[in-house]
Amino acid sequence: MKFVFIFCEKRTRNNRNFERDKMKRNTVPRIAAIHDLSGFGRASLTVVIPILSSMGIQVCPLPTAVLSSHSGFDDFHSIDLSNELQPMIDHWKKLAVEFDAIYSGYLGAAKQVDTVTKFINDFRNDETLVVVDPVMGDNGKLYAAFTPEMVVKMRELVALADVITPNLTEAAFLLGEDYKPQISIKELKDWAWRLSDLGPEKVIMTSVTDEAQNNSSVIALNRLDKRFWLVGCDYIPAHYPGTGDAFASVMVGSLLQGDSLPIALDRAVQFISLGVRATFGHNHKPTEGILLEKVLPSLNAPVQISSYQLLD
Ligand code: PXL
Repeated sequence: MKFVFIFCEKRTRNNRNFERDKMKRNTVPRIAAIHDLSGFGRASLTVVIPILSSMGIQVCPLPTAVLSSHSGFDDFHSIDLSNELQPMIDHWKKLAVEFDAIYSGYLGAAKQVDTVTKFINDFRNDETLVVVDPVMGDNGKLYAAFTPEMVVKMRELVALADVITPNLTEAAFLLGEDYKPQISIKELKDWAWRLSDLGPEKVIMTSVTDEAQNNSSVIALNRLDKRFWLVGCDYIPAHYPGTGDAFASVMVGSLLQGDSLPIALDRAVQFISLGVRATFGHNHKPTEGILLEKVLPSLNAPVQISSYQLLD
């Protein structure tokens, strides 16, 4: 009798959860991906879509610009889609599309921040994960198409995010600090707190390299529990555009799948390390990005050894 009672209680509870899931979540998690479409060079949407699709997530792209290649190539041709965003969003509204996550990256112009802000405010609910990758530059410099206005507007956008994923250059720009490739953990923690003060609950900083120590790492702050996490990997002396997009996409996919912050960090770092290793041995031009197609299937493998560390 007791057994039957417990069984019934469990089933009812599960059913209730199922009902709630059915109402609040899409059967396949759905994400609005607000990035550019660069035809050549493995960056932005050509990286975001395959990664998230491989992780079982439906990607709905809202393209901010169309480029012949990413801006690391000379003479790229670019079409700014600023004026097309709102009509596309209006159509999604008409269709009553609901998103489990909103994930922005490279914007076609600084003024697009206003459109993206309105989009987030209109489409987010209590369950929506909002991730802003404040794509602006690398190695201490802004990307070719950007002016300081982008930095000012990007500060507004990160304020709306649950999670941000700046590299060290973008973190410095957001905070108005000088970029320095060598930075202590103590200072990184201070930067992470200050970035979180802008609004986001989780701050993940990439491209923290220590050539002297031969390693490179990612650090993350979860403001909710005040914990800092660090995941390190071997430093490989090659720079591949698009790895920031790939990293942030695996993070988003992993968090949407229900992983904890340090496991999501681990998965993203392992994926990038694998991609860089799969590429580095070939005589491949780094500007063309990592050989993503060779490593995509690894996203479906169980998480390998965990290497995250909790910082004091
Ligand atoms: O990976 C970031 C990125 C995205 N989109 C465009 C870029 C870059 C970096 O160079 O140029 C167009």
